[in-house]
Amino acid sequence: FVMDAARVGKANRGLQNGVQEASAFMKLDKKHLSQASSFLARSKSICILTGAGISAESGIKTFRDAGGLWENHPIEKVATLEGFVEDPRHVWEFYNARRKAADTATPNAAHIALARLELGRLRKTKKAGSSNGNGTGHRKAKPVSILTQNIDGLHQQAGSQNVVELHGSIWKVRCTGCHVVSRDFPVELPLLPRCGDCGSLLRPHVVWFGEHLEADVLETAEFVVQTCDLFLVIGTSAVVQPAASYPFLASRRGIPVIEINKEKTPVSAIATVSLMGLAGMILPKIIPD
Ligand code: BV8
Ligand code: ZN
Repeated sequence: FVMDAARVGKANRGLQNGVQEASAFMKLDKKHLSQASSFLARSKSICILTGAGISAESGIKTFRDAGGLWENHPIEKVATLEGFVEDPRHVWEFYNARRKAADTATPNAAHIALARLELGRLRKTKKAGSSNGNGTGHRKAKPVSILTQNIDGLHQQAGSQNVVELHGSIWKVRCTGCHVVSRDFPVELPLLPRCGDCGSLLRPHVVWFGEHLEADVLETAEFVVQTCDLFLVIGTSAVVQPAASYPFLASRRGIPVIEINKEKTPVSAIATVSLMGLAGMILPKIIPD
């Protein structure tokens, strides 16, 4: 009876401050955390697919969570070519606001842990190979490859070197006339920015719905998916194609898939290990200093 009373008291205190509840959850999850750690330790070539959830703890809005970007901005208006042609000023307002948010954001513990993972591997590998800044232009398996759907540049800011930006970059613009890609503009662009060479309207260098991913980016991503021996999926709702298909393709090859997300996603059904929680809390636990 004494034991029971103690347990009830403890449970009540736990409910009151929430802290014990969280630690009880981590204890329950310890088995999964150590499974994930040992998969990481054994892997020689890791493919990491990230989505907006990994930047959430840096204060960047996600798309499909409550209060997310798509809630007040219909996709067809701000993330399709048709929307841009109809009202480029509105689309630039949307991207300028996101440029401002990304400019003041800093990498969080999750980005930093992934950068540390890569650095640790590169130190061990004598020949690290070179990168042209978008993870493309090479077809040699790397110890760590990040395929990100994010356009915020936070992985690179954290120090990750082998990053493939599947959906482009918020820091780049492309001319709708001569197609030249450029960067290094002020954070807030004029609402109808023009190309210095040909005078045509500039657009964000991002991939909108109905547009193809860049051929070189797609090829590199597919190569990584086909050659990795471990797949990590972090902070993505896994609904946007082709990115969403990658963990399934890896799984079909018999590759272990580790998912980190605060909620279940379509990937959870095929995940070898499913770690439910915040990326910034979980990644430092499985990628030690
Ligand atoms: C293409 C622009 C060929 C950049 C974006 C096959 C089947 C069905 C449909 C299609 C198909 N193939 C193509 C399509 C059409 C379409 C598509 O996929 N539609 C789906 C939605 C039905 N795909 C395309 O059009 C793609 N192009 O395939 O080309 C083609 C061309 C023409 C015709 C046929 C084929 C191009 C897609 C590019 C879309 N561009 N945006 C920008 O402005 O950012 S999409 C947008 O979604 C963003 O780019 C974003 O990166 C992407 C994915 O979203 P997530 O990152 O996953 O974010 P989300 O909010 O959804 O989820 C956040 C997650 O994080 C949640 O799960 C949450 O629980 C979790 N989370 C939150 N906080 C945390 C956390 N987890 C852990 N810790 C936390 N702290
Ligand atoms: Zn031009």
